[in-house]
Amino acid sequence: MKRRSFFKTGLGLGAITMLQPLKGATVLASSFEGVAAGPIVLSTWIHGLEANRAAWEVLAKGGKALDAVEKGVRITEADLANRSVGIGGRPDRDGHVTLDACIMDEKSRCGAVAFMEGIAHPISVARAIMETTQHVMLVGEGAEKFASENGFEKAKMPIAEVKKDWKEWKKENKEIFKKPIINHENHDTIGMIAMDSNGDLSGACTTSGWAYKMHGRVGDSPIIGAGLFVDNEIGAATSTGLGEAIIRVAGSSMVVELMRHGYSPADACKEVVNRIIKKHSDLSNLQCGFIAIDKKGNYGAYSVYAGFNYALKTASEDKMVDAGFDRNW
Ligand code: SD4
Repeated sequence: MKRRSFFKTGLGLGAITMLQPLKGATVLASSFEGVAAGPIVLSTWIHGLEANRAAWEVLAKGGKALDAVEKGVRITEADLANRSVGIGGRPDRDGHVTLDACIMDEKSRCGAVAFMEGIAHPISVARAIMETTQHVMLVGEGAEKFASENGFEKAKMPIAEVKKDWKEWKKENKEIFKKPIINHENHDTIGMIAMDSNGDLSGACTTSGWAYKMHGRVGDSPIIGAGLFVDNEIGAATSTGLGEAIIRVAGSSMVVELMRHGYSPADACKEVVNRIIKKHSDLSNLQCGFIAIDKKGNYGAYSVYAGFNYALKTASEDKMVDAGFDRNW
């Protein structure tokens, strides 16, 4: 199903008590939260289904959550049809596709790349930074140099179709700064969190960020604590949406911290969304969403606006779930 039509039909079920499903609506699940026994993997958006299945190949064999999340999001990074992640991503206003990613494991080790160009799998570069250097984050040319020196696959970006779209956009947007609209049409970041059969948690997040952003702009996705956070004693969370708003509330780390203080994953996501809402006087087009799991396998999600959903995979389930939300568009 095309994203546009998916969003039109995906009715957020956080509002199930107030709304009857619209005629023709695709009702994908009966709740925006739940609990799983055994390994579990959750990812943002519909491309998460395929990514989860790749992650599941690792989890089903008793493999590590860290290997699962890396393998999972690489599927999305390689998907040429995805306009917000990896090789098929949209460029910034100057025509550069700049990639952001981070990864975090059960030992609270983490790695990240930001503002990196021309490398096919930023998530694997982030993992290599985590595992082979003393640093957490490399950006721009430094990240590219590290990736090249370590033999990471290169890719030419933007791909032809995306370049054509960008040229069109350029013609229509001559001003130096015209605020690009960030909404449900241009969000596709993949954030993935998983628990393995050992009960260990890891997460990964990867994106080309806000389409037609200013050159040099970095969002929440590569920032540990904003776009992703894992605390193996408590749980894991990741985000999608307007990175600037998510960074302001240290979004994903806050979700995990609230779970530490007894919130369920869904309630923790909701509380952080409420903070974002409180801190912004203009909420027009300000979509942000979080997904979270805790150590007991409880999971949940919440977003500012309807339309955000996530993919869930366990031993018995493989489905999309609509997140709870604060408001309709
Ligand atoms: C960013 N959070 O760069 C990312 C964008 C995003 O779905 O999530 N898109 O701000």
